[in-house]
Amino acid sequence: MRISKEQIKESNNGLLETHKEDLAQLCKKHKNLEQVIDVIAKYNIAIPSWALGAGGTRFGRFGFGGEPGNLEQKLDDVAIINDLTGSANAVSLHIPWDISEDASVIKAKADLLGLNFDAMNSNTFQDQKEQEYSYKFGSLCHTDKTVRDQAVAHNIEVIDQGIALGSKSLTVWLADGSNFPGQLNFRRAFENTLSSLKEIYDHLPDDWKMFIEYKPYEPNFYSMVIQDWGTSHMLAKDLGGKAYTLVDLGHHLPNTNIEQIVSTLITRGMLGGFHFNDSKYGDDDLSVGVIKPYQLFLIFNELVYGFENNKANNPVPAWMIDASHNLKDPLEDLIQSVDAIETAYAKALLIDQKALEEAQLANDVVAAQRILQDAFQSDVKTILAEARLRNAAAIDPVQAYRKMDVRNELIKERGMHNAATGL
Ligand SMILES: [Mn+2]
Repeated sequence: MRISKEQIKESNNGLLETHKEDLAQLCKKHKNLEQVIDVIAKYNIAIPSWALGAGGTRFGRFGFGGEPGNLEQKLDDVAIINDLTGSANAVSLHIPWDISEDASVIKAKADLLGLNFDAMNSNTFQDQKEQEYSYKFGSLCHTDKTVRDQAVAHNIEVIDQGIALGSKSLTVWLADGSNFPGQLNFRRAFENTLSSLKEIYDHLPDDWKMFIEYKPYEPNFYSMVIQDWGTSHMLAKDLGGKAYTLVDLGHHLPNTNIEQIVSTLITRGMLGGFHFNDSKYGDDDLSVGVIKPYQLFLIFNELVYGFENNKANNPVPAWMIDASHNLKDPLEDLIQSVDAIETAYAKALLIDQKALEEAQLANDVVAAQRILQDAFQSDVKTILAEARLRNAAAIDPVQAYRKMDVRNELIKERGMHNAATGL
């Protein structure tokens, strides 16, 4: 199913007049409004192929009707999100879940839908049917070189798949670690991982990047080989200039100051990418901004500041949502996540950076807090709506999605029990 421009126009009809009035009001309030709208209108977030259907918990999985059953249908779903929000023109694939028989067919379809391929994701955290050696005790860190070789070969295959599709980056997240003290020699595991990563890095084209994602626990509960940003940073530094650290918001111990990590990484030119989600306890993978919207805003404050003062020449990070959907329609949930990310970004762009710096230099704590909170409390709904309008998208994407009855259309097209591999 493809949403037409006419359907979107029609969905905007009843909302246009109020929107114009709101925008005129807002123009009087913010001096840099036009600039903020422009940044948001040009901003895009990649949608992961694995978030388009129902995720699951350790205890069960409850499917939705009309889930995508293959890569083509996943692209169709991303196009629906992009057409409605104007801010999701890329998809991030997971291999082997999204292996394409003919990359040129997939690439042509993506081109037709106006989508491109963000970071490729390798998978050595589970065993595949045809696989010779098991990753039960690790992949890139494994004690047995033949297992490591197999995991390296898989990552190289993922890079080759990505080259065929026009992707420019590889994200490596490892489940490697241990559940029991004594199970794993930390130093050996680290060194094996580094040497395996080096073999993968050697295969990266010159215009590619490698993102190293860290996580403190889960699926292993005693140790993870790449447990934190420091470890990821060390590995990336050892690999070379194409390797960076990737921050997944859910991959921190409770109450970690993620915005400070982001600031430090940009200062060093090492922030490669972002996985957005929200959490209350651990890697909950909830919709972005539902639990800690202020934290997300503070992270964007560091991003805005970091890129305005980009002394280390940090590249623009890869932006991606990494969430899981158990209750909500995944497409509605992803639309809400796109909205939450742009809300935080727009609010951060409204921060008076000059006044904040003056307050900081004068150690005026009260003023600094007021400046941040003034921006956070601003209503940016109209900014997002205007940015969407300029992209020929929907003023209210969730409402438009419901009016168009997209989910039922997808059920009609694909049936009630369709599900893709990996979901
Ligand atoms: Mn992630």
